[in-house]
Amino acid sequence: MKLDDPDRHTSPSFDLSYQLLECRHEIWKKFVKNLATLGWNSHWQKRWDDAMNGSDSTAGVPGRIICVEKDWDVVETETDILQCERRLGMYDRKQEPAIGDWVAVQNQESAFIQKIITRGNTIKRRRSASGDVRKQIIAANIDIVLITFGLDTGVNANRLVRSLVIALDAGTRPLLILSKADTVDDNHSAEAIATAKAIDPTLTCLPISSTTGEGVETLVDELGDCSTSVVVGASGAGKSTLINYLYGADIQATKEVRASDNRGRHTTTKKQLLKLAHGNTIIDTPGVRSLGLWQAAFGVDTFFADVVALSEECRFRGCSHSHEPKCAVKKAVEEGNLSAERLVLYQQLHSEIEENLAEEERIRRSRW
Ligand SMILES: Nc1nc2c(ncn2[C@@H]2O[C@H](COP(=O)(O)OP(=O)(O)OP(=O)(O)O)[C@@H](O)[C@H]2O)c(=O)[nH]1
Ligand SMILES: [Mg+2]
Ligand SMILES: [Zn+2]
Repeated sequence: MKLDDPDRHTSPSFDLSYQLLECRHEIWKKFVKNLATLGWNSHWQKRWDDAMNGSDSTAGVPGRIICVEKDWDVVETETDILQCERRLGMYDRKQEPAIGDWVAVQNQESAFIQKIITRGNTIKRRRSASGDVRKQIIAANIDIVLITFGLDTGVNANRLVRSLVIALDAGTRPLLILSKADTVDDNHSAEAIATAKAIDPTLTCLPISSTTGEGVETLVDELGDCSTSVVVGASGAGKSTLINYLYGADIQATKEVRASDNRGRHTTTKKQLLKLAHGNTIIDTPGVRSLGLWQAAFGVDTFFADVVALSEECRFRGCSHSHEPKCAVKKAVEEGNLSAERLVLYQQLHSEIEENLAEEERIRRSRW
C-alpha cells in the first residue's frame, strides 16, 4: 500500500475519534483531518501559533517530517506528501531536521522547510562510527519508546539499560517489547521478563507475536490515543514486522534473520513515521549494533534514582563514591543495600558521557 493511499485509515474507530476531534476543536477545522492523524493537537496548535507570531503570511503550512533522507526531508501536510530539499539558511542549521519534527513548509516551485516548530524532546544517541563524537537524533517529539528484543536472542542487559537511559533522558515512557513470543515456550518468556525486571522492576514487559497477534491488543491499549512512539532495537528484533501488524499491511520490508546466530540483515535502512488508528503515529528505525550515550546525564540519574538519593547523604558534594570518606553510597554497598555492579554501571555511564563531552570540546578547539 502506498503512503498516500487515501484508503489507509477507514476503521470505524478512527472515523469516530476524528469526528469527536472535529466537534471539539472548531479552530482546527481547516486542517484537522490529516494533521490529527499525524498527531496534531491543541498543544502543537499553540506551539505553531507561538512560532508564527509576528511571521508574515508566507510562513507556510504545518506538516510533520515522516522520513529523513540524506539531502531532503519528506514532510506530510494536510493535503500532500512533499519532498523538501535542504536549503542553507532557511532555518537554524545547528538544528538539523529530525523525523517526528513539526515544521512550517513552503510549497512553491519546490518545497522546503521554513521553520522547525520548537520540539517537545529528542531521543538521541552517540553516532556509532568509532571516532565520530557527535550526537545523532533518533527521533523528535516522542511519547513512548518501544524497546524491542526478539525472544529468539533474548534480553541483552547492557543494551536494555542504555535504551532505558535514553528513553528516560527525553522524558518518554519506555515499554519493553519481547517479540517472537510464538517461537518460544512460556518459561522462556518468563525468564526474559525476569531479566528485565531485575534491571527495572517498574518496566512494563509485553511478550508479543506479530505472527499470532498475541499481546498486540495490550500494546495497542498502552499506545492510547494521539501518541507518537519510536521502535528501537537490534537488527532482526522484529521491529518492522510488528509495525506491519499494527498498521494492517506490509508497508515496511522485513527479512529473515541469519540461521546461524539469529542476527538480522539490516533490512530497514531509513527511519519512517507511519500513521496508525486513533491519531497514533509510530516510527520504524534501522537496527543498530551498539547504543552509545550522548549527554544523557538526566536519564542516568533518573534510572539510578536510588544512587542519587543515597548520594545526597555523602559528606562531600560532588562525591565520586570511590575514595572519599563518609560516602553514603559506598556504605550502602558495604551494608548490602546497593549492589556493587549497579554502582559501577552508574559510574561507567556517567564517565562515558563526560568523556564524550571532553572529546567533543577537544575537537571543537582543534578546529579553531
Ligand atoms: N515467528 C515470528 N517471527 C517474527 C516475529 N517478528 C518478526 N519475525 C521475523 O523476524 C525476522 C526479522 O524481522 P524484521 O521485522 O525484519 O526485523 P527488524 O527489527 O525490522 O530488523 P532491521 O530492519 O534489520 O532492523 C523476519 O523474518 C520476521 O518474519 C514474530 O513475532 N514471530
Ligand atoms: Mg526493520
Ligand atoms: Zn559518595
